[in-house]
Amino acid sequence: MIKGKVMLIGPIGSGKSTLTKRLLKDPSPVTKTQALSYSDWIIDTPGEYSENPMFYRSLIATSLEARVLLVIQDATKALQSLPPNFSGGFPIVPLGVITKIDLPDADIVRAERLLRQVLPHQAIFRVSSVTFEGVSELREEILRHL
Ligand SMILES: Nc1nc2c(ncn2[C@@H]2O[C@H](COP(=O)(O)OP(=O)(O)O)[C@@H](O)[C@H]2O)c(=O)[nH]1
Ligand SMILES: [Mg+2]
Repeated sequence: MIKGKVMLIGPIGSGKSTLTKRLLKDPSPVTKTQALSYSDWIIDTPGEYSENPMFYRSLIATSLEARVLLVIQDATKALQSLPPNFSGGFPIVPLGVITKIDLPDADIVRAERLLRQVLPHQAIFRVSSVTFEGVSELREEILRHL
């Protein structure tokens, strides 16, 4: 029985919901995330919540229900919308996750640099929800904290 929860945050389309399915080993298709989405041990969030400061209070309030925070960075994107050190005030274990490392235009060095603005010191994992590379390592690290 897993007691704690992990919460995923990051921009629209960065791969949060697909990664959620992979972590849960749930083969069902991903649909657009319209609201906070609770499953057994994962809280998936709409990308709008990470892109619009109006929703930050909601993210922070919801993070109180979680033990681990995954900050998601798309390896193919040159943007990270969250403000510097966003999770600094969260009483939570933050981990960085770079998604879509399977794509030809993935730039992992750039992705790490962007993620470091949000998470200056925490561990960063690299995953693909298509090839499943890195997913079991990430799952193990999350479960160590739950
Ligand atoms: N190639 C590739 N595509 C991915 C990966 N993860 C997600 N995607 C695709 O990226 C798009 C957005 O994914 P989604 O999980 O809905 O993003 P969310 O808005 O952050 O929940 C979808 O078309 C996914 O199939 C990945 O690791 N590799
Ligand atoms: Mg989603």
